[in-house]
Amino acid sequence: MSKTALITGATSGIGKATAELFAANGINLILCGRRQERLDNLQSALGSKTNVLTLNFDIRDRSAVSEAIGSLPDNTEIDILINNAGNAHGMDTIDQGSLDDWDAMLDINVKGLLYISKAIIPQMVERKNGHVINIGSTAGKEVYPKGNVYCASKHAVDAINQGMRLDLNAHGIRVGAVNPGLVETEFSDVRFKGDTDRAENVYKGFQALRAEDIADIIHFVVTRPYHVNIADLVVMCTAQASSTIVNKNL
Ligand code: NDP
Ligand code: 8X3
Repeated sequence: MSKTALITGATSGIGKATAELFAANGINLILCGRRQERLDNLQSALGSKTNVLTLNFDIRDRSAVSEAIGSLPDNTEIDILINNAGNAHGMDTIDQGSLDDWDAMLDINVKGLLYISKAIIPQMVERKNGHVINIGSTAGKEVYPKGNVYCASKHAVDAINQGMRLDLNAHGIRVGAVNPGLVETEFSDVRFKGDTDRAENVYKGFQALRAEDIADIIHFVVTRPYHVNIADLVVMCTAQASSTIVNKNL
């Protein structure tokens, strides 16, 4: 029987590419985001390949999260949860950073991930079946200048990933993280608040990862046999060696 995956942040970048690849492989989809037009477009584009439901909610809003999950048909069984929604907001030294940006990153990347996990994991525990993939980052493995709070949010994802794996082990639920380095998506547009020149500059002069590269890895992770759990995976483009070392002469 086909599996069902719920993907947060499916309207763009890594989440969208994952939705497209999962659809091509017959995985049923529940796609989440806030941009309704993009959710509608995904439903039309992927609906002929697999079953697609869409949910529009802000992951920061815990009532909206539980209402959205509660609105799914009664017989919905989510086999795979891709905790992907997230962004960086701003890039400033710690003395210059904006409190609104800090709230956004911690509320979305950390608390939002927890809200959706809390809405779905108990059903997995009851069924003793499930697979959770947390999208972390190299920013969760090291800290770079002006990355302070974004890095903190992704270090939290790293800790939550480990904690989930420990706590869900007794229930046979697989938990793992995929931690990408630089991926060219709308990520930097969001980080730099629509300053497209600054955003494009992040990926200039080298071949960054594409959203499709990460989708491919996520699909690999979820298609391993049940006894294989990819617990923690870091992936960078060849030009990148760390958050601050990127070879632009390849
Ligand atoms: P994008 O900006 O392209 O996508 C972000 C997604 O998150 C969108 O679908 C957006 O949907 C959703 N999202 C953002 N805020 C909210 C919110 N408040 N409520 C619900 N959904 C929200 O970025 P990426 O695809 O690059 O990022 C996806 C994940 O990958 C993030 O967790 C990011 O931290 C991580 N990552 C990205 C890297 C990169 O270099 N790009 C590298 C390492 C990790 P909508 O706006 O419709 O709500
Ligand atoms: C995104 C990668 O290096 O911009 O998580 O923080 S980085």
